[in-house]
Amino acid sequence: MSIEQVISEWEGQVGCVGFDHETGAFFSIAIHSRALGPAAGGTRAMRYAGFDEALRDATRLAGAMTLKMAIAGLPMGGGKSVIALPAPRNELSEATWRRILEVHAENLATLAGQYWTGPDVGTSAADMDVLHERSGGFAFGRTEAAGGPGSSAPETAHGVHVAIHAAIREAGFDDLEGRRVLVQGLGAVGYDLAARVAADGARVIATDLDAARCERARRELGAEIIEGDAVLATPCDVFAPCATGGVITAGVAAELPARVIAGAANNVLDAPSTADALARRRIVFAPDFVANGGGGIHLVGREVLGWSPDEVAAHVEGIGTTLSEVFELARHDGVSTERAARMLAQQRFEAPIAAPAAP
Ligand code: NAD
Ligand code: PPY
Repeated sequence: MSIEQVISEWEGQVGCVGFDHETGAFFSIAIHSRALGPAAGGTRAMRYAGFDEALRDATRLAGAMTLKMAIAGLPMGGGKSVIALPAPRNELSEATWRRILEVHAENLATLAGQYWTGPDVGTSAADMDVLHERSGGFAFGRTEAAGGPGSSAPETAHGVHVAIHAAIREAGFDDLEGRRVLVQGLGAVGYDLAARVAADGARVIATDLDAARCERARRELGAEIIEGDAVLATPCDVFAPCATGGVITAGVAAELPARVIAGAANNVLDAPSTADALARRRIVFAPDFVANGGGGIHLVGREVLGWSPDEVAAHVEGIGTTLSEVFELARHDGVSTERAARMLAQQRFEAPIAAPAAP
């Protein structure tokens, strides 16, 4: 897809597109909506096949953030930054990475609070310390040492865990004892989630590109490790995608041997209509912008709304209630859970709750 196509199909605003000649990094900041507050969403830094793919990822991820903020009742809009790296992150020198962060911080400063960033794939709380300091404050999720609330991953995993329990009840089983939960991606969120379901008595099946992460899950959680190319053919009760998006295509939806899909990855479906194929097979799908909202609740809750960690945890538990409403609406209206969740998110725009002052 060309950059022209990405932009012409995009209903939001491109906050910034830039290229840094010194490092070879490409920057894009997509602002999807500011109807409910300043746009918010993390900075993803990884390799892309082309700048068009990076920009497309930014626009699609920003759209998901708008839905995520709306359905969680948070006073923020949707945005996302994508940095296409010149080499894999672990091959960049510290000086190159520092320069990339500094350029990105300048981009954030230029947007002057129309968009607030946070961590995502390829960026950490320590990176947020740099972005916050160099941009004039437009980054959520700094380390606790720097005065921030720390990583969003534990609350994201908490929320996905709550989502899995809501979804299995919808699928007709009460608990995870002896159930097979397949976790794709054992990173900050996926590993934490795997530990939570293992504690519930689930049989964890897992995969990651990183062999050391797999080995740790095998050793500490008793996980059965499978090859990456076996994921979509391995029978399981719950499939928890916690790596990258676009995993569920219409073809996958027609064959996937799972009863529930609930994970952390953003934009799990290649298109919203793919949820119809899942619904036809009675696979319970927890829409990702609901299930993975815990990280946003943590960041915005702590840094904009002044919530305590306990208040954040209580709001993350609310993801279960929201999903129950989504499932009920889907059943009542005969639509997919993705469609039902979008309808619920849309209600926020029709009757916006008075939002507190922007951060
Ligand atoms: P992470 O970078 O810590 O972990 C991702 C893991 O997935 C890595 O271990 C990586 O090796 C693995 N991986 C990548 N491609 C893979 C593949 N094809 N097969 C198997 N493993 C693969 O990221 P994270 O913070 O754990 O986030 C995971 C997902 O959840 C991302 O899609 C992210 O956008 C989403 N998410 C994260 C948060 C958060 O708070 N961290 C919030 C909302 C959504
Ligand atoms: C996500 O939830 O996908 C994020 O990008 C995390 C986030 C949430 C809110 C503000 C900044 C980052």
